[in-house]
Amino acid sequence: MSATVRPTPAERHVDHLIVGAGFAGLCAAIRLQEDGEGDFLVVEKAGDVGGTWRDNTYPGAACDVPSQLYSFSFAPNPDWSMSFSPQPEIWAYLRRVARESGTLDRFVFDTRLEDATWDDASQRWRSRVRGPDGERTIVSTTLVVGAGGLSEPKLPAIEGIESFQGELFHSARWDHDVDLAGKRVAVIGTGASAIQIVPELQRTLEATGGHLDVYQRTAPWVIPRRDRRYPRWERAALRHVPGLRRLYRTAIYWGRETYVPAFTLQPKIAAPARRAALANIARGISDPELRAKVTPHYEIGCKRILISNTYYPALAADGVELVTDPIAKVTGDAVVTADGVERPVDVLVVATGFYTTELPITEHVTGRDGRTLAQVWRESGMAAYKGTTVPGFPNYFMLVGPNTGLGHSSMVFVIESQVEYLCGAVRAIRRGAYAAIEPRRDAHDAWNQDLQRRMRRTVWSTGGCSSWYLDEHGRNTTLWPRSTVTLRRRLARFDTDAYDLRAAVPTREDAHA
Ligand code: N01
Repeated sequence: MSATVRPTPAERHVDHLIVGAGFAGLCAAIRLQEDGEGDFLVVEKAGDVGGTWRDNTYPGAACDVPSQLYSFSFAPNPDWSMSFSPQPEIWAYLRRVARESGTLDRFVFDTRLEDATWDDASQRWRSRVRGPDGERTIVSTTLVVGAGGLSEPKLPAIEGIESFQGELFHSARWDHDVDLAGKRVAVIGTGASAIQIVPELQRTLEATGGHLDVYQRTAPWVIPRRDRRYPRWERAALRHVPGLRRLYRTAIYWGRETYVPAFTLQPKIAAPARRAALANIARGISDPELRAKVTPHYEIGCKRILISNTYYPALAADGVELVTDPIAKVTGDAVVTADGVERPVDVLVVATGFYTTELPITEHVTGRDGRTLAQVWRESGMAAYKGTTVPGFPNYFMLVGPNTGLGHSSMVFVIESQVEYLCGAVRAIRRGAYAAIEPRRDAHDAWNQDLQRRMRRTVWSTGGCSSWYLDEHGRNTTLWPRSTVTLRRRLARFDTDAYDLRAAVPTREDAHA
């Protein structure tokens, strides 16, 4: 693909530049290689593969989607220890898959994308990357961004937080050097990360005479975690019995898929989950006042449904206080709530989520008309065609792009679907000898109008909550509002008819070839 442009010594030319080495970037590298597209480079800002499963090392970090499904279909793992595996196992799985894939020689670590600009004259992406050896330019035909939808930690905008003198870190950047024994610790947030962290902290602090304050702004719905350890015989069966892994995966997949109507059509269908969540509260907490504080006042499913058997008992334990008065400010050594109460704190953990609707990477990607993707999306809202391609950004593919998120199932399924679409696009480029493909504006708009029309009746819009799914205008630009069967079908074939296809411009090198 890059044969027609002659590289200068300061540049490296490849067919595909992939950004990020998490599930998405790794999947793209492996599948492109299988398709005979081995001329790629993966740049990764950290020192290893793994993405969110490398970064989130907080105590208790584990997947809340069953591992048999939360893994690549082409790299099944019979050795998961639990149905919901802990973070170290998932990271180890990703490292093993990367090692065995034979693609790692094209991964460049500790290297950050500074900016990527579409050069319309050469019909290539020109990307400046900075690594241990300084800065260099990579010229590529496609730019595949797998930088993650939940990768840039969001710190809370709380008055005075910058003046805090104790230890402060985000859940996704856990500081393991901080000794928590006997300390006064505060956790801000009660989302998916916090409910895994709180029981672990409670145990540590109870054993060492410490204290935990949990600052809740909105109570989450938490259903029981039906986790179990796989016994040795079952793991052996998963390894040796033909078809068994696939059977597990298929059963889990369809089990999760039954949630979809409750999210997208009729929240009342979720009544059994609501009852299970209320029973979870009753089981874990006996104090009526605390029960009332943790009972949500919006439809279940409006925010992500969380799973835990240990969160409520941890909140009810001695030495733990659930604080629901809004935080007014943070001082040098305390959190002060709106009622004027000042609670001293040594270690402040902010489990306040990620940038989800203003993805920082988009500030660094500049399209055909000279505007960054962030500028385009600030004007018109975050949107893409099939969650993957964007008008004005030729040969640009975004994995885990707009409206591809799920509230109920495995993002690895989504990633594999998008990567198949990417591979189809690359095959179409080859077949047609095109220099650039770009989704047509009308196809893009029709896709997004349909999505937003469907979104109106989902529980995420009607459920009476605000969540990270919605942008500042209340538009849901993150989740997929249909079944994942439909998503896969829509991405199964690269639809050239929805694209402007630009023929390669002959270069002087071509003429002399
Ligand atoms: O972040 P969140 P998360 N003052 O945004 C609160 C995935 N995940 O890291 O609800 C006070 O969900 C905020 O309050 P409110 C999963 O997709 C997966 O927990 O906005 N509080 C909320 O309670 C998940 O959905 C796993 O009112 C403030 C919390 O902080 C996503 O990651 C595990 C505040 C943020 O919750 C994000 O989860 C973990 C403020 N200024 C995460 N600002 C798996 O197991 C925010 N909050 C796969």
